[in-house]
Amino acid sequence: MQFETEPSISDKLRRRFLNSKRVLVLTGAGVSAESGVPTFRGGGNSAVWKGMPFEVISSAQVVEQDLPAVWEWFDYRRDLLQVLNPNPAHNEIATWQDRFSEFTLVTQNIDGLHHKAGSREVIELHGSLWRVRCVSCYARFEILSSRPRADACPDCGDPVRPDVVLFGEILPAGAFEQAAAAAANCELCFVIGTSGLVYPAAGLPEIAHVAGAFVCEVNPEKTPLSALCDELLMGRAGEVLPLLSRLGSDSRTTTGRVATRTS
Ligand code: BV8
Repeated sequence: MQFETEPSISDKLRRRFLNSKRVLVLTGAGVSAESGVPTFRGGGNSAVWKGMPFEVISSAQVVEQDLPAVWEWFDYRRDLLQVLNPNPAHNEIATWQDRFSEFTLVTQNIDGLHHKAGSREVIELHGSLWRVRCVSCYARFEILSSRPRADACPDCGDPVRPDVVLFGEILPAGAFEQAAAAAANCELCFVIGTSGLVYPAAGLPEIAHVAGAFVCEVNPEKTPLSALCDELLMGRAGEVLPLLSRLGSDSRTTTGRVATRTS
């Protein structure tokens, strides 16, 4: 029997995890990677759509220039998501909302998997793939997977677009401000599965750091945010987060190293 040691969890993080009341989690595409959702910068065909890099097809200009192409891109992603489910990372984060007295979950993702895993309040900085909004009257409508997507606004008849924030577009009113206030007030901040390249979302961990929070990054790779983090748990979120949730209830964590059995 061979043991593969998971990232070591420091006593400092262990104490913070067990004693903190105000906790903020920021997630990116990496938290959905183990559900089968392609990440943005994971390379392969997930990063390029019909020869256009995602920053182009997911940009404000293309909505004006070619709304049908934008719908084709987002319909494709929604069809992909229909059959995908939350992974252990989403499920663990959903349990943290009842573990910490002041818990804030902020996501850059538009896949809705945090909601599907049972997270009740999610600040979706970049909107949702499961909602459309009218280009004229801004009315918003949920997309029911059981019915074909509407093309025209039921209220005014003008075209609808995905209710997501594209590159060059402003975030939903109040969303970033709410997230930034929670980041400035938290004691413990987790940055999970993001390359830390897109702003203003990527600015949240620094707000927490400046406010004196303990910042922990969960990612198989280092990112531009790693330097400001107090701890890096280098691993896949679906494997690391269950180790955190077990803290306090698992005698092995007294050594700070948790080993898992590999067959
Ligand atoms: C804004 C929704 C103000 C759509 C997304 C010109 C004009 C205006 C703004 C700008 C401009 N030039 C630059 C900007 C700012 C721009 C920006 O930051 N650009 C970057 C590229 C430099 N930001 C904006 O435009 C924002 N708006 O600033 O408004 C404004 C507006 C107008 C005029 C003036 C000012 C809006 C940004 C939102 C864009 N929308 N998504 C869609 O989904 O199509 S962004 C998209 O990429 C995601 O939502 C996410 O936010 C972002 C980053 O992706 P990540 O989630 O980090 O994913 P990525 O693939 O990059 O990384 C995955 C990570 O996971 C990796 O680190 C990997 O190692 C890790 N990982 C992999 N597997 C696992 C894992 N981790 C854990 N476990 C695993 N198993």
